[in-house]
Amino acid sequence: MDEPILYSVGDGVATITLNRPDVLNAFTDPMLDALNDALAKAERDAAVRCVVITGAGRGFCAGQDLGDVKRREQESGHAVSFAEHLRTKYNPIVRRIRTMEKPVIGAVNGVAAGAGASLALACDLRIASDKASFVLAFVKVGLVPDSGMNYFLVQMIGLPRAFELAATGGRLTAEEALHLGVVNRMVPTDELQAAAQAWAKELAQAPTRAIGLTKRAMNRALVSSVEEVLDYEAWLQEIAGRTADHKEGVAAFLEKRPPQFKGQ
Ligand code: T3D
Repeated sequence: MDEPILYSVGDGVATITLNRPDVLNAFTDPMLDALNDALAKAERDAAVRCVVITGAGRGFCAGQDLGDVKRREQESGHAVSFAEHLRTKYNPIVRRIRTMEKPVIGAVNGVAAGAGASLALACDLRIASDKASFVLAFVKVGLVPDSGMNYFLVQMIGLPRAFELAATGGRLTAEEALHLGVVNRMVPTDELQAAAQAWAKELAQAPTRAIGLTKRAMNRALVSSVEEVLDYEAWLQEIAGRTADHKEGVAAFLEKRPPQFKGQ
């Protein structure tokens, strides 16, 4: 049987591919566990300085495999606990992406629906194929947006638009997503993987500690007062200012040469 998650590392970039293309990479439990394991591996590996998440085939991810929910119910003989399923399977993935002190790029190759769209929005950056789309599919199956969607989408596009999409099960095309700032970049489909890798490689040569600390700062800023942000920034700068990459950046500037950052 094919592995539901593929993992490879090269040039400081870990690439995680969701690999159930026949069902647009919809999530089963083993796949969610494997995704969480792959993210943990990338997080722990000091040689990995940027992560790319993408999908095999024409879809990015169609969210929860709806057939799998039914199968689990039949096997266990009782209704599944949605809360427990989210807390044990989906939420750890979103939490890991948000707290990992390395940049995570979503290379959205096709449709991202339900929790698949949440996964894309949880990434730090998104590059989308011009054929990609984001579908708020939850309401179509009588569910509420989950896996952080309410947090990410409201922040990205504001409450009225986010609510309309969620309440109607609407779809954002790649072009609309680009226009609204939901995706950072859009490229033709056949250029997506190369463009994502080039971007990731560039980030993998950057000062990883500073980027990780920036991620921490911005996560915290979203739930803090200006006073708290000012104080936290000062504290984080104390850490960044003592890194080898800071010293290298200053030395390279003064010596008028390109910096060689090591991510330390
Ligand atoms: O359990 C919990 O913890 C709850 C958590 C819930 C989180 C969620 O994600 S809820 C939302 C679940 N996802 C959906 O409701 C999306 C369902 N899929 C669709 O609406 C459409 O497939 C798409 C809009 C994503 C794409 O449409 P289209 O026309 O491009 O493709 P398609 O023909 O519908 O799908 C292609 C195949 O993938 C098809 O299989 P077939 O007919 O070729 O054998 C389809 O059944 C399969 N597929 C797509 N999405 C899912 C799926 N199979 C299982 N689960 C899916 N989510």
